[in-house]
Amino acid sequence: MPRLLRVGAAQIGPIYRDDTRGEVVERLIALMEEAERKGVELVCYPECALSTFFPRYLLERSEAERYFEESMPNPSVQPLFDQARELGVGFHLGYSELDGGNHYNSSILVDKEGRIIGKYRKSHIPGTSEPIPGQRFQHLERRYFLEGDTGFSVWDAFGGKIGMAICNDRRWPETWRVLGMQGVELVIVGWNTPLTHYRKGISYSRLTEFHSKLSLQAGCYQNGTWAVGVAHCGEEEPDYVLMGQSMIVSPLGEVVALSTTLRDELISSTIDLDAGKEIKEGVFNFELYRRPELYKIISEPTGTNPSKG
Ligand code: CDV
Repeated sequence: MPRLLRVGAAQIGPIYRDDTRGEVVERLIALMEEAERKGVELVCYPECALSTFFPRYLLERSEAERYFEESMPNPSVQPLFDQARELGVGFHLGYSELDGGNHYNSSILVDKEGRIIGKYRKSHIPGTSEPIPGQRFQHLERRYFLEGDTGFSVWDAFGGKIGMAICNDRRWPETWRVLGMQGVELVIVGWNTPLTHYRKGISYSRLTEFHSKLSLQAGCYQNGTWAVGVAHCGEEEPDYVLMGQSMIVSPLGEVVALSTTLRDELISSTIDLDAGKEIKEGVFNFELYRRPELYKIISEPTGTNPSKG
């Protein structure tokens, strides 16, 4: 018997600077209702799904605070949890977390009863902590978020082994391998990826969508896992556009569903959680073929990249 799970990527279009939490949560609920009508059991929302992608601005800390959630759930987000329980649909949600005085870029996994069963804090925080002079939009994630302290876990949930990663994490093979080594069968990864304006004058902006796809397809194939990749996208203000291309990718590295807009859009697919077995027992049979004694350097705190921003 195949282990089937119907999953959805609930892509969120632009959220404007002054949109209220209530307005955003209504949109998330509409997508959840559509997902339920399509038989989806687990609906995945993107990174920082509850507000505009504010790291493009240099804000006073007090102004930035309004984009963070001090508890989860909280009164503004509770309707989403209530609807999940009512519909019997689980979900994944990315949000900006304020824990005491600490700020994280986080995601949670919520079961069909509306209970939080897993939490992850983004490990690879891109961008800078200080604005880059002359750049109209910034990417100040390193100003607003601490590096996550959870590490990469895998949860037994929804009949499979589920892991989470957030945006920039998807570009790092280490993310996928650490999840892969725990037998992950489905990786959920949300993103906010500017099509322009990440770094002024960058030569490969034209390849932004390709690099995202490449990362997901390689990560899935090399670890025999499914992935749901989901975007917070669109033109959040004139000339600041975040890429879409939410996608569901198979353990063979094939894209089986792909979004086509930069608006709120649901894509879904029924996935067989056993589909990665052939890879895990074959070409990427870790026990048989890995050579950990040759890989020690990747867990050393060294690297040849320029220093952190
Ligand atoms: N939110 C992100 O982590 N965005 C990065 C951009 C800045 C490159 C990404 O990896 O998509």
